[in-house]
Amino acid sequence: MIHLHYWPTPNGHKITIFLEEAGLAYDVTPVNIGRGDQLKSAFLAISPNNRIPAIIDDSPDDGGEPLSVFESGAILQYLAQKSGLFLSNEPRAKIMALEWLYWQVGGLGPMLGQNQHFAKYAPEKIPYAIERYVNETRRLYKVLNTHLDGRTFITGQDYSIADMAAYPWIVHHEEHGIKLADFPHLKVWFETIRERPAIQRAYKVAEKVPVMDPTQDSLAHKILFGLTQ
Ligand SMILES: N[C@@H](CCC(=O)N[C@@H](CS)C(=O)NCC(=O)O)C(=O)O
Repeated sequence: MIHLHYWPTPNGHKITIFLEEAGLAYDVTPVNIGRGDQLKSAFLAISPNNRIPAIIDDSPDDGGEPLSVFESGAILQYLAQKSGLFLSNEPRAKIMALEWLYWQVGGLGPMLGQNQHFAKYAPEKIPYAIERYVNETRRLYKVLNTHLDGRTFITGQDYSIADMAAYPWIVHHEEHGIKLADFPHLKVWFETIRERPAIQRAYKVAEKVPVMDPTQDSLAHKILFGLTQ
């Protein structure tokens, strides 16, 4: 059984998507990041960077003690390895999936996060910062759009953990100031993935957890963006 420590954000959705796609048994422990659950010692013991998601696998393949994993990219890679699903063993397809997985966790996610931060959550509007991250967002959308020309999924024909990592971020394209029609290959990819039953099931998990909008909830804003950490 996989125990998922989760909050309904793009990084959280990546893991429910994998678990639903793979049909692995799992349960969910909500980590309310708007109320500081990510700073509690029990959570820090499995996720020392105080960020969701994290998992505990209580039956790891080596037969040993329960194993915890933090960082969404590492979790996706771990689950793919454990299940033998969504990460090819063929070396070229495998490295392409990993390139785009690392591109997502090192680039797409952080830059889109900064875009949202300066456009939506920062107490002052700083035109330089807004413009920088909007431009970077457009650049990253263009990079993925170009890569998807002639490919159904990121590695070609096969849906992989690279797609699962990128998709939940692209869900928020309107908030990023992006019209998907400007990125036609990405639009087709996005619409193809959106139709998958496991995607819909994964987003249903999110409905069971209350959403907190830091623009409306000052405590969540303080915890997430204040100096309390
Ligand atoms: N690189 C990390 C990023 C995780 C991350 O940023 N998680 C956010 C939610 S999407 C979080 O836990 N934020 C809590 C906080 O900022 O205190 C990953 O890919 O897992």
